[in-house]
Amino acid sequence: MKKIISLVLAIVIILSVTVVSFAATAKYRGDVNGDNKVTSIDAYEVLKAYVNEEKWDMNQTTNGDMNKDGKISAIDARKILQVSVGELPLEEIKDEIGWGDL
Ligand SMILES: [Ca+2]
Ligand SMILES: [Ca+2]
Repeated sequence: MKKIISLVLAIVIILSVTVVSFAATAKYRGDVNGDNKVTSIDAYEVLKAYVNEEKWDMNQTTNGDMNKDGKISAIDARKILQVSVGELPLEEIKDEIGWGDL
């Protein structure tokens, strides 16, 4: 039983490290899960964070903050959906200083 618990904990730790590194290396604004695509899944993640009042780190906020107001909201989710269907252009994230750095 202890081995199973250890294995599950190891998998959870590996997955959480992977998610953090994906978020840190996202290339496009709106790509909050770091798969280099802006899709409805990213909009869902933004909405989920907004509704649950999750605290995101600076990289996640930078990636998901489509209107650059320093906050994650339903407006950002809507813009992500618009990018995902080609209604808004895909925007690359270049070495930006996040609002949390100031
Ligand atoms: Ca994505
Ligand atoms: Ca925003």
